[in-house]
Amino acid sequence: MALIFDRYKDRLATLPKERGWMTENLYMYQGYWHQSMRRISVENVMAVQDTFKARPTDIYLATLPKSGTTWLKALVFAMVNRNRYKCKPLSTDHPLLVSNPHNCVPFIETKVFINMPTYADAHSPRIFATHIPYTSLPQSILDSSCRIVYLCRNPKDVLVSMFHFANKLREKSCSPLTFEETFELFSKGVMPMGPYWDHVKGYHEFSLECSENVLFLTYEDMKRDATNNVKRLAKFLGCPFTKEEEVNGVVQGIIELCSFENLREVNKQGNVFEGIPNNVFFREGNVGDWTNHLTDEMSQILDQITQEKFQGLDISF
Ligand code: PAP
Repeated sequence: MALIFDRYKDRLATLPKERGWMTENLYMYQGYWHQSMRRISVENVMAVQDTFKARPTDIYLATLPKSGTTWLKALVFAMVNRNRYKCKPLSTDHPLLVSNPHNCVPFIETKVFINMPTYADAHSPRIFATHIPYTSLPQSILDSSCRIVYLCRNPKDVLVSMFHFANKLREKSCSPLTFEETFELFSKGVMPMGPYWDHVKGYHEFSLECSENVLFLTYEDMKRDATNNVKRLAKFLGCPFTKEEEVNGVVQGIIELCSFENLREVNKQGNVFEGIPNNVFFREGNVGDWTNHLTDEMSQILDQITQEKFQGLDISF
């Protein structure tokens, strides 16, 4: 990573800056705000763009941070690997009983960009995740016929979730933000991988252009009807559930294994990476926690921005 940071330091110096949430600054690159010199950083996005090689059989799980990434990683990992690791009855050696979903499905912008041999040789389909905006995806992903699942979430819950996450992981050198300051930054589009609205819109438009390759889902809809969404996901990923599996409760087995309660229990202790505890990815797991944080005025402002930005698009929460 130090080599990567050094390789792109001249480009970094030319980028506009804003106040960061967890790091001192965020940097504007190709229309989006990124952290620098962290595991998920603008330098790594540049490196991925320069080096990452997609395969047509790959699966990519794309999200803006705090939109349900961890949940989606667990569901897709369990679904795609259900013949190797049974979900009903549950295999005692199932990786999700001991590992954080982030360790089962890596982000391309954290380690895969170096094309580690283990990933290069991984059996097919390879499952990866990314927070990279659609317009900044490596060309090899756009050129391949791989499948992309995009999960988005109500902006108000993303804001609240990100506020708590940032409070837990903020660098010591970076002064804390009040909720009001966080709200101001979020409304201006300043958050890691934001603006929120552009990120969502980019993938939504991509899903309309390429519906056979891009599936657009919302966290709220997944919470409301996990069963049908999990079946839909499996069909889209080319591994639909058989009638026998449905009768035998495999779909419910996957949903239970990946439930917030189960994953939180498994991830009570330990770290995903050095300095990032497993438990920071499991806070409340609810729809609508924003009502406990946003004033009526804040809520109205975000509703208005969302209405303007998503005008004419079929996106609702
Ligand atoms: P990431 O992008 O940094 O990986 P991500 O997983 O997208 O984070 O977001 C974490 C949110 O998903 C948390 O929401 P909250 O702060 O509002 O509580 C977390 O609780 C929630 N979450 C994690 N696992 C699950 C799950 N299995 N089901 C539903 N929500 C979950």
